[in-house]
Amino acid sequence: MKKSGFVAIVGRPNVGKSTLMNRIIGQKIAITSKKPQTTRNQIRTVYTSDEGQIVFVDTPGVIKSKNKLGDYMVGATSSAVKDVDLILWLVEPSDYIGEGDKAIAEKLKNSKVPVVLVINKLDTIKKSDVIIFMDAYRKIMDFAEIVPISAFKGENVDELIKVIFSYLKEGPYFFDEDTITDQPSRQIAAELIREKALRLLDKEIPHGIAVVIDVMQYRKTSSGQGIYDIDATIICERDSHKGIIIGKGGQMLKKIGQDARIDIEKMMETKVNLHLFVKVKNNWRDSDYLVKNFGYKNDDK
Ligand SMILES: Nc1nc2c(ncn2[C@@H]2O[C@H](COP(=O)(O)OP(=O)(O)OP(=O)(O)O)[C@@H](O)[C@H]2O)c(=O)[nH]1
Ligand SMILES: [Mg+2]
Repeated sequence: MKKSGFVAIVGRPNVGKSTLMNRIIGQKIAITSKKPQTTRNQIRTVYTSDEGQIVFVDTPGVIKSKNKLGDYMVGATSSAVKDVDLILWLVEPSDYIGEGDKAIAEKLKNSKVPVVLVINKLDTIKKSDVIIFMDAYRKIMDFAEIVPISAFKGENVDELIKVIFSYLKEGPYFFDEDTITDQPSRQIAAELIREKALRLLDKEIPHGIAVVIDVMQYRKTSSGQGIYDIDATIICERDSHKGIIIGKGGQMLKKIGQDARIDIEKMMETKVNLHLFVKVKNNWRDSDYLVKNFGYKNDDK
């Protein structure tokens, strides 16, 4: 009999949660960036091996909510840790434990689910220092295990998988063996466009962006090759932001489109013809209605 279970990945923004999840399944499903608060939804991915199946639930970095979108993100994180078999708490490699991490510890202490502390970004520190960081975290709560890794380089990730399986019980598979995510390709395409905006634009602008796919259609060209026609709209909060997203002579929008197309083609394994549009919806992040309209709804899955 094989093992199976659900594992939530939690932690402060920017610690590498989405990078770890992509590394484990070997594909880019969750977008990543240097800017905090990249992930907005619960994203599930599926890892299946000879030993069994692990369903990972990536979450938005734990934050204090400032608007309706923030409320949604906080909700996505707290519901993710409810019905799981194990929690991975990712942290930066440091012995400084800030208010954000202390607040996470307080929440996790009350949870009945075992917590594995994962010290990420091992590639950025002197290996011998990791003991100091382990001791610092051990002082604030008890962990089932502590595993240092580098999600970026893939270091010690195999060991982490072994540790995860040791906490899972025998059980049925939740997804087909060849499934890697429950995210529809439409949604991944929208996220890949948002990722390019996050990476290419400065400061606060990308945080006020949502991306909606208007059309996604497959057709055969006259030469018999398959192609996806995708029309997508980038929604931003102000007219001045729209100008920046389009850029001088349309250069910025063109760059976002080019970079996104390459990734979407990889994901879809076909050619893609991508058209981007930009629309302003004033302060949409404060509107319950618009936040839901742009796909940020809790469906209690
Ligand atoms: N050097 C190094 N950088 C890493 C590692 N893991 C992640 N990063 C970088 O850290 C940044 C944040 O990574 P993400 O995976 O987007 O972080 P996240 O925790 O999902 O962030 P949010 O979605 O904002 O909560 C990116 O620039 C990654 O390339 C690592 O092991 N080593
Ligand atoms: Mg993320």
